[in-house]
Amino acid sequence: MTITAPAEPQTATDAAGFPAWFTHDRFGMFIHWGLYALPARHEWVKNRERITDADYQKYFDHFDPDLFDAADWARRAREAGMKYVVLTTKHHEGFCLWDSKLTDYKSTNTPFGRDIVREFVDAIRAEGLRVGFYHSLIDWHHPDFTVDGVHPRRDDSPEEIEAFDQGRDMSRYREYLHGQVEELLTDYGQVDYLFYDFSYRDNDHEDIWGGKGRDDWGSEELMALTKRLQPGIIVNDRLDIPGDLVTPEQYQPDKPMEVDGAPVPWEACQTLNGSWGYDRDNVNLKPVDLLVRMLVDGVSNNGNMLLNIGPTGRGEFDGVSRQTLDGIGTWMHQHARSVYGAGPSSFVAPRNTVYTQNGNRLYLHLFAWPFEHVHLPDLAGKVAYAQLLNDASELHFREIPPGTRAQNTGLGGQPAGTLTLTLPIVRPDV
Ligand code: JFZ
Repeated sequence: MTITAPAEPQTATDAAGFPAWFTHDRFGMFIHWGLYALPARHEWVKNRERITDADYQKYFDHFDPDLFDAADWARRAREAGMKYVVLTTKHHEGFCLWDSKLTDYKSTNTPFGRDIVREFVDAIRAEGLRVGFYHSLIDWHHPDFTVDGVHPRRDDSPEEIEAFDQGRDMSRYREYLHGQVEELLTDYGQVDYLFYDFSYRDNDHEDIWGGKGRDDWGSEELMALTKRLQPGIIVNDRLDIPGDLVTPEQYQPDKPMEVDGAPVPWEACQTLNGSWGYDRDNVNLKPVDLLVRMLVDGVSNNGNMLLNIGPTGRGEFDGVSRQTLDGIGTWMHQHARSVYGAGPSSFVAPRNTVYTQNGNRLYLHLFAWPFEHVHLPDLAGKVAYAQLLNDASELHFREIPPGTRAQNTGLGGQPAGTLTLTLPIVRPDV
């Protein structure tokens, strides 16, 4: 609908110097890929099954994703309507997808022998998308990383843990972490977004949970390094110090998020099936309409969605991921206007619907198709024109002007101020 009420200011975030592309673009792809694609049973497999380095080595030795084609990943992301792509440069297992000088535990030393990050950034940029790096703070492979509450060895006896930690030194790990970030932010051109993951100190349960946080990572320095090497970059909030945005995990906030009373950009990261890494036997798939609903619902609350794909051990998106992306892309083809550049509306949407708004365009998203009429409170007198978004076909509407007695209007006893849209009986095939 084109509304005649004054255009709302765009989301208030840009004033704070936050890069506008992020809240404009709204929709990104997360890619979790590493050695864990081979066991194909969740990216935490090494931890969950307490696999030793020696036993995990077979996945390094057999890492040879012959179908990997970064251009295909990038094209699929763009066709799904995603505007930025965030790749795991290293996940908790410690395996590096680039040719780091600081470790041998990297893709270039596997049978595959290629610098995946290099191919990734080239392909993403070639599609006109923004480049994001996920980088794990946790490292279950590094020889200086000590046991804690999320370490695979956490359930060992105190003696075993002490023996394991013997000679390990987190200050050396910290140097490694900063050194690797320096490589990633120096050698791969412009990086738009850095997703560090994650801190888990719980001061209330320190003795049980253990954990690592800002002192272990050197978070203040790491943040300063990140911003110095990539001045325009956006950094998330998992360093145990404030970041540029907040990143709720597999959860959709039901209102705009705030920090200290001020609106803050947020991004919900979401999986297709509950696992981030390729998880062959997990078929608990979110259907396309639910994912679209999550995206739109997020935009209506001033949020982004980062939707995850876990490529297979051969390096491609599996069939269900491809189909899901295709389905989202079909929807985005006709409806992206209600997503890009859009944000919350101050109008209150009726049950089973949300509004997104961009300037004087108000988008009504119907999650259940009503029978012919939808009653919109407080819009009477404020709408200049209404149409379906998928085909621009005109929609008729009737209004009960504010201050009018509702029972005289024949609009089912709606309160004054209601605007009633007449819809096709059957939902358009979108
Ligand atoms: C982390 C990772 O452990 C996981 O494998 C995946 O990469 C995901 C995107 O991030 O998982 C988290 C991190 C933080 C929280 C929950 C899961 N948290 O703060 O609730």
